[in-house]
Amino acid sequence: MDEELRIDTVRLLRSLNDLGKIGRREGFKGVTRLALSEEDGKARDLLVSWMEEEDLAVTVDPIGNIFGVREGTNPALKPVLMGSHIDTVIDAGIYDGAYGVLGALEVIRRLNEEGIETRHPVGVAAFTNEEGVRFQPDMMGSLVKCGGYPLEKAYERKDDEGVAVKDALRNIGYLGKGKIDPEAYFELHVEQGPVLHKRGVEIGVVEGVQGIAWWRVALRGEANHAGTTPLDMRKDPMAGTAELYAGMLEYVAVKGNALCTVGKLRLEPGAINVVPSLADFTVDYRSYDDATFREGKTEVEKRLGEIAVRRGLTYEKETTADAQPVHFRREMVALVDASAKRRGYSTHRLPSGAGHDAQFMHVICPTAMIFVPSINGVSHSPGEKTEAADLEHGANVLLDCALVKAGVKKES
Ligand code: HGY
Ligand code: MN
Ligand code: MN
Repeated sequence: MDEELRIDTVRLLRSLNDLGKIGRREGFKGVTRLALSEEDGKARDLLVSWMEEEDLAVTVDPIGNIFGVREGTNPALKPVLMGSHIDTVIDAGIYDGAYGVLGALEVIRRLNEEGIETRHPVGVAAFTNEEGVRFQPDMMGSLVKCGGYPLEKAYERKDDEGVAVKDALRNIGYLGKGKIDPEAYFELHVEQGPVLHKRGVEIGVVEGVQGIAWWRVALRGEANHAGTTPLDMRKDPMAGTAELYAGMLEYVAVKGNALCTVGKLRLEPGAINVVPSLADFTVDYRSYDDATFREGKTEVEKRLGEIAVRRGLTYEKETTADAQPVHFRREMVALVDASAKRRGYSTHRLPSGAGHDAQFMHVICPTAMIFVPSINGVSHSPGEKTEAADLEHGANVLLDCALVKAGVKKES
């Protein structure tokens, strides 16, 4: 088979742009396809129609993960999966997640065009609710699939309007019954950070994914008059939230290998001249180092407790995500490295700062990730962009890796 089998970049870009049209909103520059929303349902329907055009066998599992599988010469063998997610954050770019799913579909399209036979079946995967913006935890589809979260518990998770996951799945017609047991999993993704672009490197050989801990906190104090209440008489949850966040930013700055973000905050009653009674907020803490990850989680909870006591506040906290750092199998990382080098692409090894379905698929099968540069490291923003040539390089490496694991190409 021609060593230089390449993906069709124009077609990949067209698919990215077509999918990227779903979820456009008045007043936003980017795309918003929150998990299990009407927009997510439309994107899923488009993806399934593209899978059917390629004669893939489409399976939807009980948490709504979609798999499109191409037959191999030996149906007894487990499928090699390639994929990511097509749900997005609010006002997102068109590459996060979608590039991994459509890069996988492009690999299938090329195998079909060339009539290439693989021993193992090869498939495209689109996992449910990777972003975790509407329903927590994030990476919900792959987390349930790997047995890390009970299906019934996931079904009961509710969004801010009280809609449950199971009802939302049913509303868009993706409450499935299927099951796919993978041989291996590859996830192609834009880096979403600045490392590759800054170094001018073409392919990121991902060694692992950092740990992610999320909390939802309701910090309660007492509403009072902003103009008459002296500071020492206040029970101000916003002041408590600010102290926790500022303190944790200092903590992670000193640590140097961790990050902390308060990305969502709602105050009650929410009036300019009222000391708030409630601060309802989220905390996102991450580190690739196991000890730093463990210690930092303890630090967040310790500080929250101390601040509440000192400021006369009460609180409820819920851990809504707790994904440990993962380190991919050496031989899978080496496969990505060798495939990229064989193509003559420059490479750099790095961990992923963003969470991915790969960190849970790693639990159930040999898993690897391939990164391509994000211009200026921008992501989770309409400004997210990757050069066409880089999109092509990443998908070519995905093609090679999948064919090695599916039994066509020889390992180099
Ligand atoms: O939060 C993350 O890192 C991922 O985009 N869900
Ligand atoms: Mn993603
Ligand atoms: Mn994302």
